[in-house]
Amino acid sequence: MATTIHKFNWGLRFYPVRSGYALLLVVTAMVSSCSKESEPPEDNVAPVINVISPVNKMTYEVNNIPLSWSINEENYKKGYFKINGGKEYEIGKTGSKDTVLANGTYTVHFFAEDKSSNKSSKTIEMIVNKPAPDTTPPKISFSTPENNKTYVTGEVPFSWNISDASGVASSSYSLNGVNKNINSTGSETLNLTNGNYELKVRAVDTKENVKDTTVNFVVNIPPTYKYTINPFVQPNDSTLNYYGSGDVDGNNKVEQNDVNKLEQIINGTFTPNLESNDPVEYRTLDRADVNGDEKVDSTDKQILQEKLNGTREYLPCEWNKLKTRAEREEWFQKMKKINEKSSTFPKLGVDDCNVFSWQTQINFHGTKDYGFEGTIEYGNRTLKLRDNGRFNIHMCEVTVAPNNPDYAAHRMNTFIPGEAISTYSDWFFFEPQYTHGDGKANDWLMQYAGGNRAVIKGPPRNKDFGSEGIATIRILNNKITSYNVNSNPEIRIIKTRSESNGLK
Ligand SMILES: [Ca+2]
Ligand SMILES: [Ca+2]
Ligand SMILES: [Ca+2]
Ligand SMILES: [Ca+2]
Repeated sequence: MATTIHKFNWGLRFYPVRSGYALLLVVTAMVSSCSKESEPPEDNVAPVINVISPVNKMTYEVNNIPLSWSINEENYKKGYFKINGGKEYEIGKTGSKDTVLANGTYTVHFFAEDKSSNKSSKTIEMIVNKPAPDTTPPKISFSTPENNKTYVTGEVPFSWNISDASGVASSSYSLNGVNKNINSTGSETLNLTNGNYELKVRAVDTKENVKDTTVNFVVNIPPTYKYTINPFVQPNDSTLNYYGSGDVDGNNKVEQNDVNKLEQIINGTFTPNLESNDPVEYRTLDRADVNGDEKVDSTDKQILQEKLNGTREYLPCEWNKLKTRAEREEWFQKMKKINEKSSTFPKLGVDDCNVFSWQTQINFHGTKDYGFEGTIEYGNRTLKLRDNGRFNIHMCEVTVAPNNPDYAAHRMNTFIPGEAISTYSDWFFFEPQYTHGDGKANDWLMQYAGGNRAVIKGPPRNKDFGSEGIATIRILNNKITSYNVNSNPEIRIIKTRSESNGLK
């Protein structure tokens, strides 16, 4: 503690007075407050620098870096900080300062000193790396559904992947306007009915950049058909055991040995057993008569050899390869003539048009594809189907119902040598029961009824010869008043020859 010392100054002073001098001892007291400098207390503790910000070793993704500090020191004298060895900024014991720093690596050096010259320092290292602003929308990828594709199933796979450098904030899709939120990646199966679809995927990143990706596709599930009627092609393509096929030896291939066999028939060195119960055996001459003139001779051999040599594109019986209506009609007329002499042609009654019509279907079209081959029950008789499929031409039945109920209905046949089933004149109508009927509407027996309805039926579908109609025709006074193709969605009807060709 400082002690106050009182010093007294004294002296003699003579002061002139009226009667002489008076000596006055004056004692003046001077009080001097002399504060003596005492020894400072000891301070050996250096200032403690606390750097609140920046944080050592931190990478900052912003350029605005606040510096703030607090220094523990009672005898604080001074301090500073400097960045990257630059200018020293004086600082108080506590404080803060905003700094804006470009991207880079920084060293911030703090220094403090107390009055006892204790010094301390602290160094902070940091990285400033503010990323470039994100103006890129998210990336959306999905491989399916494919744009502009037609799916033939209602289960359309959809899988997606959305990514973004700054993160995906939200993602969703809309299918024909119906929205659903989705995760960034995922997959699901879209269960859809037939129709046109627009699938739009939308993604938004955390910077509000928006991306839309849209695909358009079609779902077209084909109907499940009970069966297909294609009247343009041969009904049986699994065997060559039919008239004119050229497979003379019956091995289901047309090759040089068939010409050899044909030669043996012509020479008389081979005689097929036409009474055999084996259809391959008893149809040997059918297959050898490749030009359909009911004779097996050198002309057939020449035609077959040309086919094998490649100088002839197809045989007259190869219906699927015939190019013109004339070719088809020519072959049909030959087969029709043979059919009229068919040994199995049943003549149960002169007016029994059913039997003629059905037998014609059996002989031309065949019933093999429909699950019965050998016999058929009719009129309390068992008819042997010896010529079943003999001619291999797609043959339809025609039922004719008269407008006048006094007349009975009638059955006849038709096939299509032309191009389109909706074109009446492309069909060839004929009545196996009678000699007339050459394909003209007004040449039908039933025309005397004054008007009628005819239904072209497909080939027999079962033992009862029940069958779906292909087309219904109404005829009045020899004129067609309506023509309707069956629209049953369960039955696939091939309507044109070009459509049929497209199936191959
Ligand atoms: Ca100190
Ligand atoms: Ca982005
Ligand atoms: Ca053969
Ligand atoms: Ca012949």
